[in-house]
Formats: sequence, C-alpha cells, structure tokens
Amino acid sequence: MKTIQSRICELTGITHPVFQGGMAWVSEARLAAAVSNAGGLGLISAMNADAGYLKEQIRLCKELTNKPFGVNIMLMSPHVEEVARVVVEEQVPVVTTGAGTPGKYMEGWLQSGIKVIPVVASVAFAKRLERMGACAVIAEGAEAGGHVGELNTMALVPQICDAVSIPVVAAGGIADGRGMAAAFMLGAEGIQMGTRFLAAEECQIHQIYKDKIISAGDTDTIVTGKKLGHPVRALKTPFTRKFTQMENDHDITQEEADAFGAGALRKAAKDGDEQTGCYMAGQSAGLVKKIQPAKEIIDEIIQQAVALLKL
Ligand code: TUI
Repeated sequence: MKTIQSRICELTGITHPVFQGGMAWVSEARLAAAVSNAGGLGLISAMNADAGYLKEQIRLCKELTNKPFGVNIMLMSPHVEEVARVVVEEQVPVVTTGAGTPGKYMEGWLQSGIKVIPVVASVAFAKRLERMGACAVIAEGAEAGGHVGELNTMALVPQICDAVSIPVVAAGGIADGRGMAAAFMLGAEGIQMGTRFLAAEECQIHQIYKDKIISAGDTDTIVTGKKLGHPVRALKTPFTRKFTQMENDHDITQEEADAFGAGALRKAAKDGDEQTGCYMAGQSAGLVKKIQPAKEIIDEIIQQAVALLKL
C-alpha cells in the first residue's frame, strides 16, 4: 500500500502520518495499540489519572504492540508531576501535551530521548515551543472536540507552518482522506484525529457514545465554557443545555459550574449516561458513518488522501 511519507514518520518511526488524539476516558491502551499496529501513532491519555493507572496502561500497550506509541499529558491534571516522571521511567517514545504549557518538563523529557509534540492553538505558542525544543507541534483548530482554542484549522495550520520550521501535525475537523489531503496542502506533515477513532472497534467507550457519534450531523456539537471555565466542544445533550443555562445565569459561580461538570466525561464514556454525561466530540462527527477496526480507518484515509494528492 502506498503511503504519505513525511518528517513526522521519520521523527516518530511510524508508517502512516496519522496520530490518534489523546482523549480522556477514551484513549486507553487497547485503542492506542490498535492504531500503532495499523501503522499510525496510538496515544494513551494520562487525563486526570495518577501514576499507577498510567504505568498499567503503558505496560498493557507494550504487551499489545511493539510499534511506537505515545502518551498524551493533560497539563491541568492534578497528577501532572508524577505522570511526567512515569513517561521517562517507562521510556515512552512520544509525548504529546494539551491544555497548557509543558515548559518545565521539556528538558527532562528531551534529555531522556522522548519526542515531545505539544498541541498548540496559536502561532505565538507554537513559536515559543519551537524555541523550547519541541520536536513538532500539533496545530489544533476549534473544530476539534474537547478543550478548544479560538482559531479554526483552515486558518491556523498554514499560519503555524509559516511560523515554525519543525513539522506540523494538523488536527480539528479531519475525519477522512479529503481532510488529510487538505491538511497537507496547507503545509501539515501529519494529521491527528480523535472523533473518527471514537468509532473504532477497538475503542472501549460505551456503545451509546459510539451510536451518538454515528448518528450525529454537522450541527450537533456545541462549545460550552466560554463564559465559565474552559471552552469545550461536545455533542449537544441535556448536559450541554443545562451547562449553557448555568453560564447565562449570572448568579452561578465558577465553582458551581465546575461541580456540575465534574465526572461528566466519565459518565458519558463509561456509563453511557444520557442525562449527565458530556460526550466530547468534534465537528467531524457528521462525517463518521460506521464502526470499523482502526486499521480499516487508517487504510481508507491513506488510500483516499494518496489518490487526491496524486502521489
Ligand atoms: O487539551 C486538549 N483537549 C482537551 S483537554 C480535555 S480535559 C478538560 N476538561 C475540561 C476542561 C478542560 C479540559 C478535554 N479536551 N486539546 C489540546 C489543546 N490545547 N487545545 C487547546 C490547547 C491549549 C490552549 C491554551 C494549549 C495551550 C494553551 O495555552 C498555553 C499558553 O500558555 O498560551
């Protein structure tokens, strides 16, 4: 099978320049290993979990694949210090970061040979991280699910490609070969997808979450938290409606909103709770039509992108 070679493949040792996004309560070892075995880069999400959980997941992933994989570190995690040490101890090949600045951990990770690839949502942040030694950046537009910045992928990716000389991976709104080809035309050398992998057979989330992604249309996501907390894109549900109402109510405090949101992602991913679960998803949910093995997803996307790019 033809593929699209880029500096991202050389840097990380993967065959196809496709990353699976680090999604809390979703990106577990079994999904990550399936993506890595298919030639992409599987990622385990360290989310808000402690060192023990992450070690267990890394070890399971190493049992399931001998290909490169990564860990996504959510920098707002209360356990960030300990998980930052675990990736060094376990010699994880690649670390991606999100929702903050990885500055204080960069040197230690780079010294231990980890390829550090932070998620960025602005040109200034991308330039700062390149100066700090980042090996590549993931430019994530606001079409993405979960915690989002302000710029959309179409405008963000080429501006970041112009501003840095390290390779750029595009994320946000990409779910098929057309999106991948477009990202490469904008200057990206790889793509990251989250939402499409929610529908992977190996993804361990509740069936209700998968069904919701498959049946979602183009306008079925919303960003909450612009007024209170952090902007997060998720499927429109009773949870997001209630959260939006709380945001518009001037008497509600940040603490009350946080308390309402606590555990909502776990309730969606593990329990399939339709009333109180927060089903994080990107705008590309409308492009996701069926449950497939991770390998079939990657092969399909690469074939389509190769044809479009006339490689
Ligand atoms: O991190 C993500 N997506 C996420 S994290 C997450 S867990 C969470 N849950 C509730 C509230 C907040 C988080 C769910 N989804 N994507 C990567 C990403 N990073 N998107 C945007 C950013 C980002 C934003 C601002 C990175 C850095 C930043 O500021 C750094 C600076 O110093 O300017």
